Amino acid sequence: MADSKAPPPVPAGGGDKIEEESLDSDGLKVEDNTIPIAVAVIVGLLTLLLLYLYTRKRRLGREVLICGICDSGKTTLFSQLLSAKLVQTYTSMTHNQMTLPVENKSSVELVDVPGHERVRGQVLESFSSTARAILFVVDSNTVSKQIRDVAECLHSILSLQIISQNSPPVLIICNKQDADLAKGSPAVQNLMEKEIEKVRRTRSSQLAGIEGDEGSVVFIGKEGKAFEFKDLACEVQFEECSAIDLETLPGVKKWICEKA
Ligand SMILES: Nc1nc2c(ncn2[C@@H]2O[C@H](COP(=O)(O)OP(=O)(O)OP(=O)(O)O)[C@@H](O)[C@H]2O)c(=O)[nH]1
Ligand SMILES: [Mg+2]
Repeated sequence: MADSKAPPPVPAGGGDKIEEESLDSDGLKVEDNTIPIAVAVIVGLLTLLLLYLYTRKRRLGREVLICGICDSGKTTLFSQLLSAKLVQTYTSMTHNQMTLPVENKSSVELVDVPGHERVRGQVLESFSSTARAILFVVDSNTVSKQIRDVAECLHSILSLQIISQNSPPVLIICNKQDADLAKGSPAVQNLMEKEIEKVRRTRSSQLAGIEGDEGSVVFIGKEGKAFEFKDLACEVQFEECSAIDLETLPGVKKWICEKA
C-alpha cells in the first residue's frame, strides 16, 4: 500500500526553488504574467496613439484656404494655381472652390475666401473646422499702410478656437514682389508680429469685459511675452512671390504638395 504522506517527487536540477516561486500561500500554482501584461498595455497605448494621430489628421479635411484682405491677390493666385491662367479679377463677394490635383497624394480643395469682412466671416465659419492648410496672402507693396487690417485679418483667423485646436499649417505669401516698393518677407514678418501684438492686447481687454464671450475665440501665442509666430501651435512659413508671374509660384505649389 502506498504511503499517503509521502512527499511529492522532486524534479532533478534544483526543483525546490522553482516550486517555491510559483506557489501562492494556498499552495496553488501562480504564473508570472508581468511581461505579457506589460506588452499588452504598451500595444494598447500605441494603438490609442495611432488612432488619435489618424483621426486628428482626418479631422483636418482637404480644404486649403486662401485668405487675406481685399486686393491682396487671392483670386489671381487661385486661378494661377488651378489653371496657370492670369484672369481679370473683381472684388470677390462669394468664395471660389475647385479641386487641385496633387502628385502622388489625394487632391485638395482650394478655397478662395473673399477679403470683404462680412463674407469672409461666413465662409470661414463653413470651412474653419476642416481646413487642412491656410495660405495667407499679403500685398507686400501696400503692407505698411494696411498693416492694421492685415494683422486683424490674420488674428481673427488664428484665434478661432477650432483653428487654434486643429492648428493647420500657415504659409504667409508676401505677394506682388514685382512692385517697386514691395517689402521682403523678413520685413513683412516683423511688421505683422508687431501689429498682431497690438491687436492681441486690444482683443484681450475687450474679451475681459464680456463674460462668456471667449467661447469660440482664444488667445494666440505665449502669454506674458510679445507676439511671435514661432510661439504658435501651428507651423508658420513665409514665401515671396508675384501671383501674376507663374514662374515665381513653385515655392507655393511645393508647400501645398507637402501639406496635402
Ligand atoms: N503687380 C501685381 N499685381 C497683382 C499681383 N497679384 C494680384 N495683382 C493684382 O491685384 C489686384 C487684386 O487681385 P485679386 O486677385 O482680385 O485680389 P483678391 O485678394 O482676390 O481681392 P478680393 O476678392 O477683393 O478679396 C488685381 O488687379 C490683380 O491683377 C501681383 O503679384 N503683382
Ligand atoms: Mg478675390
